[in-house]
Amino acid sequence: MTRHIPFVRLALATAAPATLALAAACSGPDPTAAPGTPGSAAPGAAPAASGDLAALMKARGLSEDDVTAALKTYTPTGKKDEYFVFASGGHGGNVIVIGVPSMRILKYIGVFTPEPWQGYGFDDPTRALLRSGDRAVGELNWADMHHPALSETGGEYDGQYLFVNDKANPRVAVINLKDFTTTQIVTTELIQSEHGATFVTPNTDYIIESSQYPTPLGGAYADFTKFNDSYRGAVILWKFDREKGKIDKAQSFAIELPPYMQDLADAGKKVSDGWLFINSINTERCWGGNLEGNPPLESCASQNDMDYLHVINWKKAAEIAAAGKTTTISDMRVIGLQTAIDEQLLTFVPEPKSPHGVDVTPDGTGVVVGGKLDTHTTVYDIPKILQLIAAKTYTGKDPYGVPILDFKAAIKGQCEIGLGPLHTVFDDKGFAYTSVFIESVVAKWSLADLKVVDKVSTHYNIGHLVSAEGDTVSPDGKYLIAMNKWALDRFAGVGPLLPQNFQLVDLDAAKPRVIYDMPLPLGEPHNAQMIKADKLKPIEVYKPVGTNPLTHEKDAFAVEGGKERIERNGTDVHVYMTAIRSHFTPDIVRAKEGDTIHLHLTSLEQAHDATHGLAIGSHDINISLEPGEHSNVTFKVPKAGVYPLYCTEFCSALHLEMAGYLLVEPKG
Ligand code: RUQ
Ligand code: CUA
Repeated sequence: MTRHIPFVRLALATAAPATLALAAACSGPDPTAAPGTPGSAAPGAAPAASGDLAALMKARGLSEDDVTAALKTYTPTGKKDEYFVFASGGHGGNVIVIGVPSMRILKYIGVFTPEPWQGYGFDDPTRALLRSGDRAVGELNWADMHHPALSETGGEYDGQYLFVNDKANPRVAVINLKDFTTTQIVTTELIQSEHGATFVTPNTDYIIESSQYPTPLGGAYADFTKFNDSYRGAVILWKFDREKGKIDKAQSFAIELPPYMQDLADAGKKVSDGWLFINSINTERCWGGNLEGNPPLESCASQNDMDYLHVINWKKAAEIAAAGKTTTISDMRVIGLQTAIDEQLLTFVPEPKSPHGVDVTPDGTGVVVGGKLDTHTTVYDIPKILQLIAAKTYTGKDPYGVPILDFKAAIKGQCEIGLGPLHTVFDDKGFAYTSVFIESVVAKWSLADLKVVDKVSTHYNIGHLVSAEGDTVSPDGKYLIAMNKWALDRFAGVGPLLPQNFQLVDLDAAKPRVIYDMPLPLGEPHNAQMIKADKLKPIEVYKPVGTNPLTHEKDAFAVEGGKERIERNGTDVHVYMTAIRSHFTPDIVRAKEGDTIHLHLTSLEQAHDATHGLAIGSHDINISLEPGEHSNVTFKVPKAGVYPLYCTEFCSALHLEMAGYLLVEPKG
């Protein structure tokens, strides 16, 4: 039975002439056949009958909704996506760039871990960059990335920079969106873990990073008997120098916090610009010890009905830090807890119950906190909170003397969401969308009357969600991605562990629904950011030739065409090499066993996408050279032998011939 579907007929009406033209071209012109009659099609070519699509739908078991979803996401060759998504690679430590609505992966950006495809972590500058993220204990080769944040100007994504965090080894990295390249990693021994990172203030003056698991500040040791006195949390405000595109550690500062588990963070905007909000869990101050006679951490930390939303005046804190009212712990200026209390930098508002997610509304008047062990989202009224703080209308203090506001007086209200609300994003029509972990749904609710209007099933165990331009002062609506931690029954089995599942939700439809399932076979991606594609202005080639991507300046060792050479200085061999289709110059490098090679390699290419790579066998040398890029790599040649070197990208018809040798002569 054929169902008649208007859009199917429409699609066929436009597709039919092309099908016929193709069929005619393949079979040779047939002057006797009238176009559109069955006789004009070659044997085996699809006849242009309006039943075809219906037959295809029937054969594949597709519903009208399925075909609508396909038409909303299918992106024909040559057409570009409307949005870019930057998703965290979780404990893969990289960033995944995805196009929306096609959900095609466009790039992996190496950040905290080597990314061999781009030579990231294999040449001197990127090796040094990775090592700059090492901490006092030693070398780090992975990260647990959670929350990417796009740079903002006036509360809008400006498409210039992306920041990402590492929860496990508290670090923040800067990615330059000119070329989607990591340029900086910063860390401090002040804290030993984090979670409330990265979030930016509305003009990207600061990048927020707050600790998660309390420890003695600065990396000291203290036993749990001293927990209440010696353990602390902290929030770091990393100063971003937009001109230089770098975090300025010397201008950054932190605020000491009580030893609760500070969780997520968000910066105020518009009326709440200058303030920042951090939710917390474990205000019970438990530390576990299930084999030491203590209750398990998770039950001990879930006793209180209320934890504390931290309300922080970062603008005033920056003034206090500038006035020198700080102590330096390890290498970070820290505003002490008592100073923060005395200067009214820190105020608490109760929040139910072991909450998760803290998201400021686009207009800046509200902040939404998910209940996690509660069934509500709570919408705080920021102007009211600021009035209560100004009037010092407190109801009490926490054990450290931090003033507490009255819960009821500080909220706009609560929305009954469902089991396990976590994170909230927004659209352009006054709706909020909350991920509901236990129920595996996205709840759509109205910010005006705090009522749920719809629920979209997701598959399964949704964590974060992201909406188009959703963290800005003017979200776009249109698309939302549910980031699901489980993918049971969605994809073919690949062993005991399935991929994560990104589900694209169409917000334009009368009823929001899933229109694409994208498996993401990497570490748990946590959060993402979605930006209008036309806000990004990536470069096409490095200019001038010989540019170092980490500085975006001509490298001191850049090699000009015609000036290639090899210079020996004792056992140091400097090789000034260029690459262009289809040769390296020089293509033979002679060295002696035990020498140190300093390879300076410039791509002379100036055509978009004309890339080369350099592999030198057995020496762990893997360089990717984008057009105009310069790279330096230093390595030892400890063993005599003949080592082929070659280009790793199929760059031209003579790519296989783009090769040479490293000859290492025996000693003596
Ligand atoms: S957290 S599933 Cu690391 Cu962002 Cu909420
Ligand atoms: Cu250059 Cu292949």
